[in-house]
Amino acid sequence: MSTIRRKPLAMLVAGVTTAAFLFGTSPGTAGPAPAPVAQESPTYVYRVNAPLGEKAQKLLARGFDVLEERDGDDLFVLGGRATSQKLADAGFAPVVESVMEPPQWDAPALSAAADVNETYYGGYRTINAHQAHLDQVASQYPGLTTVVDYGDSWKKTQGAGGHDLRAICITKKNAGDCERRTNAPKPRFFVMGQLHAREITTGDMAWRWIDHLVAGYGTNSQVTNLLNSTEVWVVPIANPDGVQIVQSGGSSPKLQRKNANNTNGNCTSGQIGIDLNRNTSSHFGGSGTSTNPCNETYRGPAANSESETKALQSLWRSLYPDKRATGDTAPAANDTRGVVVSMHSYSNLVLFPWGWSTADTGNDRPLRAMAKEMARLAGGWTYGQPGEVLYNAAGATDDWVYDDLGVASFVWEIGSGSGSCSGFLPAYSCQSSTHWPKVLPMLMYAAGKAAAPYSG
Ligand code: 0X9
Ligand code: ZN
Repeated sequence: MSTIRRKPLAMLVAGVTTAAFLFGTSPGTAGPAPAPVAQESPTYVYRVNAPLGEKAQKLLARGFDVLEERDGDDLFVLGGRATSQKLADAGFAPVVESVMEPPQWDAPALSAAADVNETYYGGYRTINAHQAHLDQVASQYPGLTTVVDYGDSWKKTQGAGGHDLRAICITKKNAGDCERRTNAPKPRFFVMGQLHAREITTGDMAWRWIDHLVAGYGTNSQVTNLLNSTEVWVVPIANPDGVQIVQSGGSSPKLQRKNANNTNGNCTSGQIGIDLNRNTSSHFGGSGTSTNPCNETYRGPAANSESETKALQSLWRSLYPDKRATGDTAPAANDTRGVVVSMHSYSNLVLFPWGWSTADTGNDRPLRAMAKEMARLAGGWTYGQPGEVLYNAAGATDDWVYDDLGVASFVWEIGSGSGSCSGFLPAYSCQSSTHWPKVLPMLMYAAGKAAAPYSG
């Protein structure tokens, strides 16, 4: 497995900026303005020696904001001045890699009435624009699409604004298609974006994927064949409350990763919320998870505690039959259908279960082969289990999908760690110039594998 090489660091944060206290002002978005996100100023990227294994896991267990990037034996940690001392206290020897100065505040001009054209940070669609987009596509293409409300965000469950959790099913609709039942006529490919809110590339990829499919049906033969044979499910924004916090920064998006549930800690320093990629019941509480509510990898008070987690799980359980016996080694049946992709950013990686450990799943061979092909289609990304190329992390949704249902499950970490289109917040033009040309072939391939991921 190749190690991720990391080049000099003007990178990471091409465009990543933080301010002392950025207060949520998001005209035109549902509900009250989000709570302030405390971000220390300035913010540093620390280089820390943490080889794969014990030291890397210790770094995560202590709740440091570990960037998903590795340079040989080194990992990178985001934090304020005090983080240096905390790292030293934990036995690490941090070296400042780069400093991110606070930006000038520049509030976004958002329209009062949200529509599909409402954007922030140079073109990224707001959560309301994503919602309007689903409605627009559904009304323009009723024979190809069904929009499903699969639950409520945490804020909505509290009656504090918030959002519906929504998916769109896209296929050439025949009787019985796009229904929430496990014996669907067609195999299902499922892809989601922005489970981690600050990974803004991923929502944009979902938007483009939806448009590519509906516009291509009847004109593009690959798309036509795909939609004649397969249901494509897209959740563009899996963590809408988090996205509302991110977009409230306007031209300086906030780096909110987690959901907006602040009932476990209001976090005057650090970030509120639960990491939705640590909250599931698949090895909940294992490696790479934190018990500190203000840490980036806070797993939440209990397995599946979050409304976003529960809603996703009940959606997946309604779409896919359980094809895997319990335990960590049982393979899913060879005739299992379905592929699920959780899009994240960044580091140009294709990951597959297990993420909680580097033990092989019972379907390691086909999962690894598919990951290899996806990585090739992206132009030479690195692929492997998370613990082989990055770090172990338990309780993730990708592990849960495979663990609970046996469905082939992947994480794509979209975008490189250095260069002009790198990091969490690439310039919007990067989406068409750099990311979409890589992601589209992966999407088409992954969707095509939904019929029989484990056979052959
Ligand atoms: O740590 C994560 O949740 C993912 N990386 S990110 O930087 N986007 O946060 C990787 C998750 C990989 N999958 C599992 N560990 N199961
Ligand atoms: Zn992520």
